[in-house]
Amino acid sequence: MSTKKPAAPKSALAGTDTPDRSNTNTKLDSLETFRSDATGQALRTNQGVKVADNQNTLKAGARGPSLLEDFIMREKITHFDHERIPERIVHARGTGAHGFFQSYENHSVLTKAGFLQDPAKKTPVFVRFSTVQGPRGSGDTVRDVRGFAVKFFTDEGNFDLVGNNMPVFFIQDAIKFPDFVHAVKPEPHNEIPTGGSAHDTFWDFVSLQPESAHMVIWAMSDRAIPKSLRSMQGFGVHTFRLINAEGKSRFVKFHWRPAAGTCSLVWDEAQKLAGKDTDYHRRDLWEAIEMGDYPEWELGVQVIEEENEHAFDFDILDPTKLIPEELVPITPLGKMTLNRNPDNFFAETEQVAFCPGHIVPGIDFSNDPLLQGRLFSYTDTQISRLGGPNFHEIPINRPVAPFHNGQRDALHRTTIDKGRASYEPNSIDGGWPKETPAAAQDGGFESYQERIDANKIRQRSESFGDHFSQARLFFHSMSKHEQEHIISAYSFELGKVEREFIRAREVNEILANIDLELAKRVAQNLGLPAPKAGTVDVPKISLDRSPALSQANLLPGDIKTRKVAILAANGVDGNAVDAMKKALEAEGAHAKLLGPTSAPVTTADGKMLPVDASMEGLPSIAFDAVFVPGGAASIKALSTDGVALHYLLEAYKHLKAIALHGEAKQLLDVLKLEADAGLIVGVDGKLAKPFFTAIGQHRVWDREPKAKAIPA
Ligand code: HDD
Repeated sequence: MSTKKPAAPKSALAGTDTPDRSNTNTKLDSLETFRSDATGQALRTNQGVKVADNQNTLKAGARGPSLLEDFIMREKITHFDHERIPERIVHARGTGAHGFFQSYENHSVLTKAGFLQDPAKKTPVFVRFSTVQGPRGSGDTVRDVRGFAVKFFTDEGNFDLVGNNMPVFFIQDAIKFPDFVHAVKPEPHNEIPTGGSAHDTFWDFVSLQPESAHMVIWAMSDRAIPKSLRSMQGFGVHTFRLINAEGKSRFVKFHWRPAAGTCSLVWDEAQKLAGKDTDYHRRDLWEAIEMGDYPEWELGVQVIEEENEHAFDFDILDPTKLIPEELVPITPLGKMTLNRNPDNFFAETEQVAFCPGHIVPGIDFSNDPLLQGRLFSYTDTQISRLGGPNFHEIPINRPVAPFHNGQRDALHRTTIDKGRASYEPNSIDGGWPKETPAAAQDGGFESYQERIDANKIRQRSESFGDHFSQARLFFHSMSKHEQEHIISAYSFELGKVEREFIRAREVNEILANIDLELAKRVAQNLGLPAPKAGTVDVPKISLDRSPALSQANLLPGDIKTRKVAILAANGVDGNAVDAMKKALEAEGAHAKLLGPTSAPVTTADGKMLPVDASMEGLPSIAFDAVFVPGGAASIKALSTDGVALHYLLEAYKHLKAIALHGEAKQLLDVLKLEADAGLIVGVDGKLAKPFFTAIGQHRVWDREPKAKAIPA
């Protein structure tokens, strides 16, 4: 449909919005003619016929039967009847955004991939974040792995880095993927639970499949309840290859590191958010981009020279193992910025089709057996999800590089091929399109010529045999509070498992091999006998701890984009509100003023202050911190307002920074709380600094044991 638009007529309806979409800043503005803007356009059928009446079906008389001849009604209803497509089998719940990637420098030593050469080049990207287990409408904040899939629209073709927010995976061989997914998905008889793994079939499978131990402990850690999509690391998981123009290959692991730091929700908060704001993560990402707080990630690689392939105490082809950053530091490659929300969720976020098999010259696969299976699965699944093999022609999937070949026809073909020869070689279309030798300038893709001399065999390599040492490394690398969260998560999840023999198997045959203390604590919480020893000899590995794995070490040290609730009632100290708002804005943080209702509040000096929402409308779980400005009347009102008191207690329980200004100090007595490193009492000029320091530390972890006494 044409995007040319005549001047928009002035709307006849009071209160209508005629948005200005003149600057849509699309992937490649001139090429994206498929973006349709109806501003100023007549309502038409799909055949281009203008519609005069969109309110009434054609009838035989005003009170008579509807007529089959009504092609306008039939076209509309037929299209509606077929609006849904199958959701993704896994990762059905997701949200996407556009942006660009820019290389820091020329990385030609590592790779010939064009998008990693010129630092001036901006490569468009589309990213889709997702949960794994739940269906399309499920909650954002459930305990789950998050998908982190990036499509780079490079000049040499699309490169899809289809990763997760955890660096390892549940299984070692793709042939186990259907088993794993059937186990984690809702149980087949009653389709419960939605969006979580706290049920028998999941724990049955993982307790019988020790190779999952490492990934499961990640899933029981805070990583599985990220604070936002902007605060997640991303990992390519598998070992890949980068190949330079001289043909030199090196193994690499891909990493995404967020500028916002890596941090998580607390469990009670995550559970409440799943009910109060199902869209919490997608809303946060959307709003950040709309506000101009463009999320950023640094792309980096751990580089392993070919000759060091076997230098580790694990196999780099085993996707249940990570390479500790202390052994191989990350080489930064460039930065990704997400700066544009999709125009249409279905057309972009739902129809985007990622495939790990989409790579470009300069990148290649490794023999990781999980990756090898993925190379088949993704293209195959798009055929039923998107209705045929032409899904690459759907606008969001179209490469910006031209594509020509002999593939023809099939469902939903939109390209109109002009040539007569749909085969190669041909002599009637001048031999076009032709191959490009790999060695040529901008050469064609050539697979790395790895020498293989082996028996054809169905076997797991012995080098994949150690399932516990890295799970142990992970647990031992956590801070105290992170370890406590892991113990609680296992206890919570296994507590929901009905069959006691599954609980006992997980404790005795998995957890006891990871860490005996962990197993004992979980056993105690489940009322099971404490295990005395593990069941296997876990090899000693070269590292006891990897500080890079703890989120306690991954905060950015600022309060940029953090959200602060300001609680006020009539009589509030308006100057304190203004001063805090300004101070927060100066640091790049955001404040919202909340009142007992959505009506404005009156300040102590008689001014009207519009509020952003009521306290019920934007509960404490939507914020990182709370500020209560003084003002005698306001504090008196808040002291007897159950919603306000709950607000503060909940923020306290979720270990958030709280600042009480002036008369607000009285709330300590009302709430029976004591000041701490993050519950700060003070007057003008003295409050902001310690308050911001506490917000910058994300949560007041030392408060956690005390906060347990606060009702949920
Ligand atoms: Fe997968 C979707 C990530 C193993 C088969 N996977 C999917 C998505 C992500 C991942 C992020 C969603 C993409 C999107 O937003 O559209 N998957 C992973 C990672 C894995 C992994 C990081 C291990 C390292 N996956 C994996 C295996 C298989 C699949 C071993 C099959 C053998 N994955 C699929 C799939 C999905 C998918 C069924 C569902 C929808 C889709 O592909 O497009 O084909």
